[in-house]
Amino acid sequence: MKRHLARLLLAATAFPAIAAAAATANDPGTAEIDRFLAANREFCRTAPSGDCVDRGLAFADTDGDGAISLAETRRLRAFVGNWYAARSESLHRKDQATIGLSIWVADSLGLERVMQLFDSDGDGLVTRAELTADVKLDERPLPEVLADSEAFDRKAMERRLGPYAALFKTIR
Ligand SMILES: [Ca+2]
Ligand SMILES: [Ca+2]
Repeated sequence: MKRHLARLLLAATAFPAIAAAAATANDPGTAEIDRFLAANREFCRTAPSGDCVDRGLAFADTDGDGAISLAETRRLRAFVGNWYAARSESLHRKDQATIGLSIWVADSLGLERVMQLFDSDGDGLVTRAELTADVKLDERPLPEVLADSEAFDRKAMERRLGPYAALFKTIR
């Protein structure tokens, strides 16, 4: 287990280079994510957590059926990868590390596996309820809810991620 983690850590040190490979600000997704953040960053700092989650889901749910499919996850991964490659240098160091590591973990697991971690009824779609199974959303803004151990079951999330969860603890 320890050796496995050491190998993961070693591989993860390469993640910014992987994510930054061959992408420019003109690639699909960069402008879309810039617009999404501009419209929602302040909103999510103050609005009830569920409303913020709804906006994020609406961004990913291109066919509007209320759930996230594998195709929609692939599109989001491509968008985030291109955006990250174009914008990572202007991000705060911690955001840069968290997003870069998230991309790397998603690619290491494979997007099908990432979907399965959340798709508890196994229908191939991730609903709002499945995505937020470890979080009790309430009237507080999302950052506050996620920082509250009574509302966010961090251990449950770590169980989903398995050994990969330890990598996120290395970010400070
Ligand atoms: Ca959908
Ligand atoms: Ca499902």
